[in-house]
Amino acid sequence: MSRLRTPPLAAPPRTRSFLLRGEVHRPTTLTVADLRDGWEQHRADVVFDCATNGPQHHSFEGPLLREVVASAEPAFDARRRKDRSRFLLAVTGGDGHHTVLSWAEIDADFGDAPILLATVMDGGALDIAGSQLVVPSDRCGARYVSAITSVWVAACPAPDDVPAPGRNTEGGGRAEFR
Ligand SMILES: Nc1nc2c(c(=O)[nH]1)N[C@H]1C(S)=C(S)[C@@H](COP(=O)(O)O)O[C@H]1N2
Ligand SMILES: [Mo]
Repeated sequence: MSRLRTPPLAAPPRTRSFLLRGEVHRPTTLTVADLRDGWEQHRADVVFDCATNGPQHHSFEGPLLREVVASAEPAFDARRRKDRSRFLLAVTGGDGHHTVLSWAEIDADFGDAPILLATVMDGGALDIAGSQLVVPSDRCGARYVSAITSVWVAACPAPDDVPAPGRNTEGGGRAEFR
């Protein structure tokens, strides 16, 4: 009996999704298709510098990070600017590279930065590669996190609530935080 077999049909390529989680009332998992179908798409033609590769030119399309994160209902009082201004976001890529943003950077009442979760890069859909963070106002490329696996949102604790280990606090050892 021949051992030759018809080669199996190639498995369909897997699409990448990411978790939107943290101090949110509606944590969720989102694919690039979800990002494309669920929100208005914005376009950004950007140039960023990389210390190793020099300037990179790309065009991206995708929803505003602010609108996608808002849909998960961060655990702040949306009517109170001071409450919103305490929140941070951490965006992680498939290789573990992660970067931090503040909610105020993207909040329309503060920095109003048009930061995107890309669904398309240079005309090619990112369904298989995964979404990429687009930070048009950055001069450096390090926050253009690719193959996003997680967007985490939470309040930054007040420095006075964080213990300073190994410090002699006599005489106001927390002064460094002020
Ligand atoms: N997941 C992930 N995204 C990443 C990086 C990385 O190491 N991992 N490097 C960043 C840096 S430093 C740059 S300059 C840009 C562009 O990198 P590329 O030119 O290799 O695409 O991707 C950014 N996004
Ligand atoms: Mo870079």
